Amino acid sequence: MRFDVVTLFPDMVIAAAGCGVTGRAIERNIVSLSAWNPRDYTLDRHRTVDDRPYGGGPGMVMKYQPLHDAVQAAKQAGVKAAKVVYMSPQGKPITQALLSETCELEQLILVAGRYEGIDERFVEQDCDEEWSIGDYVISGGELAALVVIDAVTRLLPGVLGDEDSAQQDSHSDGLLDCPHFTRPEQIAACSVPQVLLGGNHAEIERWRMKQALGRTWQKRPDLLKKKNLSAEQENLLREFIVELV
Ligand code: 9D3
Repeated sequence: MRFDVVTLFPDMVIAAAGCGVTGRAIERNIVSLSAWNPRDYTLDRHRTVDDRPYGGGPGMVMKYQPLHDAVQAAKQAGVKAAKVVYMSPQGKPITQALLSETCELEQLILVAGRYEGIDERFVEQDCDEEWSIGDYVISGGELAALVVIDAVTRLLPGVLGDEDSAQQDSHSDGLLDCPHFTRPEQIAACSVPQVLLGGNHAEIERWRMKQALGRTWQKRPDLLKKKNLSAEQENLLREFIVELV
């Protein structure tokens, strides 16, 4: 899969994506990432990418033409059927389901804005969709584009190890994770749950599912409402709640 990010801060995107899971996926040619700077597509001596808003008011607006030409360059380098997504606070909030569909694309062009926003005609004429990463304010679209790149890349075949990718489509989908422990066995008065120290893997799986259900019930009841629990899971959750008292 090919990612292209249109951004005034190409170094930020390339550096961050070069770390960890995404960095390894790039090295291994499972994904490619290119950044396109609208400033490189300006036509004036001052390389102007922004201008004052019609109607007045605070802040600046990104100009149409440098953005348009940067996206065209990214399309030229890739495929005709590229999807263009503007990362924006007005966008559709991304979900795991949306990101799973995105894995099927050959090329995704992510446009990261800065300043107060971008010329609306670019959103209308040049973008297929508008995505948000949630209802809070960040300073520009770069971190949002990186969130999308990271979340999509880890879903691609061959990116994660067998164990991690098995975990992804497991039965605990839509639940919070169970607690994790490693050595030492004792820290102050806190010891590792006994069940994890024995080798009974069926019991361990049962305990982990119970913890996942219990923690989701405690911390994210909204997630639990969306799920259809099996009879076994209903029992485990009831046990968890009873044991709280
Ligand atoms: C404080 C300025 N806001 C006035 C109502 C408008 C505004 C403009 C530009 C708010 C944020 C931004 C920059 N944000 C993004 O580019 C962005 C974003 C976000 O802020 N939150 C969630 N998802 C995204 S995706 C891109």
